[in-house]
Amino acid sequence: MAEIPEGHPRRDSLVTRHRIEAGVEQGITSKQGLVAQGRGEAFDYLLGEETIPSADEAARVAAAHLLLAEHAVLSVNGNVAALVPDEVVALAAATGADVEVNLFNRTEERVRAIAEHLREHGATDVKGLQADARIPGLDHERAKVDADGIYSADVVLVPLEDGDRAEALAAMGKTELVVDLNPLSRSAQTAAVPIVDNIVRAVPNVTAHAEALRDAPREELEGVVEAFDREAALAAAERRIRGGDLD
Ligand code: PTJ
Repeated sequence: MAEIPEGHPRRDSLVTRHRIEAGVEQGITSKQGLVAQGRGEAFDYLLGEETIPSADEAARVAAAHLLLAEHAVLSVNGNVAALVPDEVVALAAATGADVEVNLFNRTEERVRAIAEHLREHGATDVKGLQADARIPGLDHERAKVDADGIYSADVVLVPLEDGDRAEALAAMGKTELVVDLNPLSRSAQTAAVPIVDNIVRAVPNVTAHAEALRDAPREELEGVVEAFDREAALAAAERRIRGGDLD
């Protein structure tokens, strides 16, 4: 890749794009992941490529859910593995959550490559290789989960999700935390907590909130969760995108 100058106005976006490209070359990210990233970039551009206040609030609520959970799982796909491997490991450490590989375009080779990649970035126990349980009502590869992972979790973080699984997990009664730059996507619309932000900003932000809330009493965490208005968060993101104020 050509060297991107430090002061380039679109440096962050270009570095992110390069990471996705490298993910495809390493067999971690699917080719469709390139397309998904392009779609995400367009929304991010309209958001001003920053964490808007409603997304920051949602990240704090997601942190509270992860800390309150009996068994939380962070679901990792090919885009997430390429973009934020260190950050996912740090979030798991800060909240005690498990990490599980779950793919839309699933091949055993890719699951193994992603698990290995996460281990290289410090993950100790990566789930998703057993695939000994199924999410009811889903007929594609994303239904394959670990019985002691996503299947039995009460809280699941599902970044860059497709709408079908988001709905199926919600139907299983799980609390779903979604990171998606498109506030109108079915997954964002279905989530208990939609974080409309770029994954590269959202995951470290949830970790920072989890660290700040770590010693908070249970009642305070429950208060954070109860005060959240998901409809208002989605509406704020949509307003920002449609408002188009790119100063
Ligand atoms: O690795 P796999 O096989 O599981 O496949 C992963 C992809 C992402 C290819 C698959 O889940 C897919 O096709 O997803 P969709 O239906 O394209 O949805 C992806 C959503 O993520 C879209 O709403 C995008 O706007 C959003 N998105 C893309 N890049 C980012 C993002 N959201 C946050 N941060 C990003 N960097």
